[in-house]
Amino acid sequence: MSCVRFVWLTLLYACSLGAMAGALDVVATTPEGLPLEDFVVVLETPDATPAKKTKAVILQRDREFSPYLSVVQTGTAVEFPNLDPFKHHIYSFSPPKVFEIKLYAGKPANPVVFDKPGAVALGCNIHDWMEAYILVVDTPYFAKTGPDGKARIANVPEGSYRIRYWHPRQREELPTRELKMGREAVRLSLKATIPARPEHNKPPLDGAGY
Ligand SMILES: [Cu+2]
Repeated sequence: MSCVRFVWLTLLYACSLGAMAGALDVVATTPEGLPLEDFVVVLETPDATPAKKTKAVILQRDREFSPYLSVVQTGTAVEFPNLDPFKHHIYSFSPPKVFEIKLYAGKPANPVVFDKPGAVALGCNIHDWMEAYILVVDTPYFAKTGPDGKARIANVPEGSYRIRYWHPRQREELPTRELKMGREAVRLSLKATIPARPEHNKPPLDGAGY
């Protein structure tokens, strides 16, 4: 068993467990030990193959985006179906993808293709509290933690990677590091201080859909 240790915010360590082939398992927690959701882990490699017509869906439902966070590979076409019985008007001013879909109901005619890597923040002109994030990455090897703070990147070919972390509410860029992946499972535990999601100021639904 090999074990690499280093300090990042509090502590991050990797242990090769020799159980599963080519997988990265991540457990993210707050400094208090609570599970940290929506923590993105990305393995970058120059050998990554471009996305092959990948698709993703971000719903508008109950005056919210769902999911709150998506991670997609560069070139992914994202659909934004509106499941509410009233209109939304969604937009992004983020440099990797500036767009808007003006007041619409149902499914927009065309998906939006995210063709540059980076972080994109989504909003809605009608419902100020609606927010969602898309992290566009140049690799097929990524995962985000669920409510249990766990994430897995499976089927990672052997080789050297740069591991990056990202969270929609991070206050600063998180450090990167090199990571060698073999035919074994690698387990990472990390602790990070991420501000809680602010309380929504979501008013009761009125007849006009606000
Ligand atoms: Cu809306």
